[in-house]
Amino acid sequence: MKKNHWLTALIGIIAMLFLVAGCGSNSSASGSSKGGKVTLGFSQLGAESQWRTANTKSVQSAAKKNKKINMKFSDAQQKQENQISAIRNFIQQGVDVIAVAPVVETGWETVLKEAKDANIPVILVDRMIKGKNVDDLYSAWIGSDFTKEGRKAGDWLATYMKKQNKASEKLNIAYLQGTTGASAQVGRTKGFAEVAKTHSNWDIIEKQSGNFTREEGKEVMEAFMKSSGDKINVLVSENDDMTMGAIQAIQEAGKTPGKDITIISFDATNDGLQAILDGKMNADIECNPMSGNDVMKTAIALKEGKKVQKKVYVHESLFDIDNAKKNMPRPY
Ligand code: GYE
Repeated sequence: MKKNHWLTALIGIIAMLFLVAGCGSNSSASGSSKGGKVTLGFSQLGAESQWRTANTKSVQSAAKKNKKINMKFSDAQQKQENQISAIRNFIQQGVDVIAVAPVVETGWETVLKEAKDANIPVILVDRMIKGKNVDDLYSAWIGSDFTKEGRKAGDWLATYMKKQNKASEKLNIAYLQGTTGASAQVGRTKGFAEVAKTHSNWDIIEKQSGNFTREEGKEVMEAFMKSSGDKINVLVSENDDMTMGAIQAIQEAGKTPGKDITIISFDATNDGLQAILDGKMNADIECNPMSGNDVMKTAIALKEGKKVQKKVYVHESLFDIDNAKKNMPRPY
């Protein structure tokens, strides 16, 4: 009997020792992985479009999946001042890396200099910045070549007219711009204008910003239709959300989108490609929002002090009636 008691006690002690050791190793494992985590502050510019929602989802899910990342997210509701204070907050919290999708191109020098002085590397996502010596103020940029996208829109239109033997027809173009001063707006407008200039029969008769939203796209198109609805035969719209609003405005004005008015848009969302299949839109220039994994990889590399590629262009194509169907459904 007595011997059994001792045995039980001994087993108990051994079991306890195992438990303690187990706990110890567990806590040190999670402690070290926590210590090794990269804290990334991401200032997203807003939630103005389906493209943006897809971009946010891509970044958030890549962060969640990546065991090395701990992400803090902030939505600026399309206001630069909100982005500036979000960046200042990240600096104050001592994050390891800051990622920003800048709403407009200019006005970033001061705050990015503050990040630099705090030794926090900055990744630009999607849109670009402009200004004196700004290239020294960020470590990497992951986004699209917006000027190229604008040129693609112009080239597509030229080919489309040629195919119908209408290359010399007078084109009265209405042009819906994105958020004024955003690099996505500036680049697309510039690229399209470059091509338009080479066609003496192309005239941009209306041009205004719809701020990349469906509501404003509709409002601005309504105004275009009121002032030049009888003349407009082409619409170029700098994103699919504005285009969806514009299509509604065109229909309400008694015209047939895609036929009376040739429509070229950007982003290539599901709605955009569906509109092509429905005959309401003619071409959609792809802009790829799925940059989440690249952002995480870059953030980790920067934290580890590795050299990263300064500019990463995401791959993009173009859709029209010839290839829309086989590329459905889209991931966004
Ligand atoms: O085209 C638009 C969004 O910056 C590329 O922003 C992005 C643009 C995109 O609101 O839908």
